[in-house]
Amino acid sequence: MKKKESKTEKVEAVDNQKVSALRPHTADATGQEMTTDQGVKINDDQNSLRAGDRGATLLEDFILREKITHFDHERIPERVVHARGSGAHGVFKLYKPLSELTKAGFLNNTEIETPVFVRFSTVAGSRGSTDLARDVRGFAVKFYTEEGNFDLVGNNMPVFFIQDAMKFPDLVHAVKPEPDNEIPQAASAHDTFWDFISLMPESTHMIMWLMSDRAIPRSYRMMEGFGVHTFRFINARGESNFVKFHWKPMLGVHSVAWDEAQNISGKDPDFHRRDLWEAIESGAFPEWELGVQIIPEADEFKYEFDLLDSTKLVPEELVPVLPIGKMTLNRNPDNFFAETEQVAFHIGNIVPGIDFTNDPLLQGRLFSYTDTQLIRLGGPNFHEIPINRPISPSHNNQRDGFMRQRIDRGKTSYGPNSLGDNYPLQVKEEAGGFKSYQERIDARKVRARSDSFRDHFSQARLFYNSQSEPERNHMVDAFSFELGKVKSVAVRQRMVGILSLVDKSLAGEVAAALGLGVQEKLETPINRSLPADANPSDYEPIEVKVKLKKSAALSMENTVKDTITSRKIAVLAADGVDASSLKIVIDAIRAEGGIVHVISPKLGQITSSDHKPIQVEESFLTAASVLYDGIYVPGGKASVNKLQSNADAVHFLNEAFKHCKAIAADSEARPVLDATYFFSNAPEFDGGSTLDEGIIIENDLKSLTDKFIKAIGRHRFWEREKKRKVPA
Ligand code: HDD
Repeated sequence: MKKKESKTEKVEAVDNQKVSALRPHTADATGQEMTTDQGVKINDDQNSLRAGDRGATLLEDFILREKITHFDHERIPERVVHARGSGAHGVFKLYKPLSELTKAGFLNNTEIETPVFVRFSTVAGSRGSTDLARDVRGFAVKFYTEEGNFDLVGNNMPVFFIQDAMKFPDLVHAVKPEPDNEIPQAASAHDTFWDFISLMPESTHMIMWLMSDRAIPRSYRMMEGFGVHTFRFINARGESNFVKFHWKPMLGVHSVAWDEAQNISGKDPDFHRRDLWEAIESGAFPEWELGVQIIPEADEFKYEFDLLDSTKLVPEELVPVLPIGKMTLNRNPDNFFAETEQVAFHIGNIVPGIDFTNDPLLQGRLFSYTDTQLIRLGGPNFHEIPINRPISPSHNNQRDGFMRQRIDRGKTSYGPNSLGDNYPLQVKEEAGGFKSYQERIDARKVRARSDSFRDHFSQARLFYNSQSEPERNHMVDAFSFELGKVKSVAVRQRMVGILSLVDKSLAGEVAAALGLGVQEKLETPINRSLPADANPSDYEPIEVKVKLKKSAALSMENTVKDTITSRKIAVLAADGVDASSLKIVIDAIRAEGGIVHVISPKLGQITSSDHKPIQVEESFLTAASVLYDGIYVPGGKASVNKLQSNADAVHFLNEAFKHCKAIAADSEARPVLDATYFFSNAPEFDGGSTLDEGIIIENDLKSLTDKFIKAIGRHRFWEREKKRKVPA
């Protein structure tokens, strides 16, 4: 049966189908007159109406009343988790049709660009909290497909803290600021979080990720994303395959140092938000490949872990990730509230060709997302908010409710009906009607955890073993920091006990930092998380012997390291800077897509050695080394003289060194480096070679730029940390 055409549903594709669908809902006051919400032109928006110029304000002032009332109601509840976030529009393009795997239209047509809206977030902090908290990052993608919205609501870590949605409120209560004094903001380093974690061995694998540098990304654009759960792909023959979703950033996966993260939180708490915004504004569009791991139904029980357990990943060595398409974020929202704040993701938004599994965490989420939008967005019509509308037509017999926008014509809002020819019609499966996968179920109704969910440590160990030495050191430091902020010694000790089940040396190092010993035998912590009449031995964690000892994909060491696109480079300069020493390096960095800021003791302009004005982007007061990926000091005697005696410039370099960044200097600028702690205390420096490949001092500027660009692409020289500590 042909569906009824409606004129309003056909939209001209301009930027992309979703963006142009948003256009009728956008407004621009440029060149317009001011009116009330009722459209009455306003003559005076400066003064309220009052009885005499010193008299009381009159209740009849409808302009004042309207303005204040609207203001009083401007806020909506923030998301109960993932409150802090940033969004962007973009498109997804498929590489090749996946008809053997899924009948989803957008995964079968390489001609179309599916519009997407993405929101990245932290989890624990409130709306105004810092971007650089040690935290999981949300990675939620709404695909506006021609068959309806598909939401992939994932994180930048492939596993989760808990196995069953039943424990989600407990987890969130534990990690949020403590309820008596609301301390600390956006941080897991406090008693209630670690108390809970130390009693929930199932969280051990996720905790390894959280204590790794993945929890302090350099940029949203440099994070992986994961669907976490196992989903199903369903093809046109009705066959199902299990699928795990992965987002792989084209810029690689990179993080900052913890000391740096804490500094950025003060210098620029909007660091990630600004980075995403500026990258898109400048045309450096962030890109990810979407990858899938496919597991045939027949292999459901082939692995040492259960595919339904969200605390487990499927190692890429066992099932490779197949790249299926690319997502490009190419447009910033017009209005933060209307789009980023009001976008409502739901893991239950799927399209034909994709289906759920029985993962108990996934199943619980299916309830939570609509429920939370009802309170957050104020009623059942949140799907009508422009950012949430599908680009495909939507018709049904749902009606009314707060803030209904659509005017449904006709007498019938029920089915079956004869008065309206039984419209809207149900759709046959072949014509795109959604039919759930007919999984066979024959079971007792029980509150229980499968035995296949009882191995909590082998993948935690796999993760730890897969890290490079600097990454492992960072994890030891992270555990020592977080547990060091815990006041309860019993909680600290219990956590060290859990770590000893993962890796003895990790536990030993953390225990040493906390001034504790490692117990030989763990006093079983889990009896508190048992059902009331359970037999404890039924819940004892089990040790599974796993063949795979390391997985390269789990270490950021093995990521993309050959691009400096959109990396930020600070050039420290003052009056008298050598013009060619400045220009050659800046031009080369820009040619590779890097962003250069000239930083000087003062804002405005400086004068180069050839008496030309050079625009300064930041001063030492407004900038900080933690906001940059690399530092260059050009030559020019007068500039070098000023910088070597400028404490801020020297601190800038010391701190960049401490955070293992690439630093380059024209040989003429060597006195500035001589003034630094790391360089003046570097006996092995032989006058021409380097401390490590990340420190480049040369007078051959061509050779210098080549090496510098390579070094920035490498991101960090972590090996430096062990050799030399810098008081910056
Ligand atoms: Fe969730 C938001 C990701 C488990 C309940 N979740 C939310 C967001 C992301 C995730 C990215 C923010 C979406 C946005 O930007 O608006 N959540 C996950 C992942 C999970 C997970 C990857 C585990 C694999 N979540 C989870 C469970 C529950 C929830 C088990 C409840 C049973 N999540 C919510 C929520 C939120 C939410 C309360 C808060 C705001 C919202 O939904 O829209 O419903």
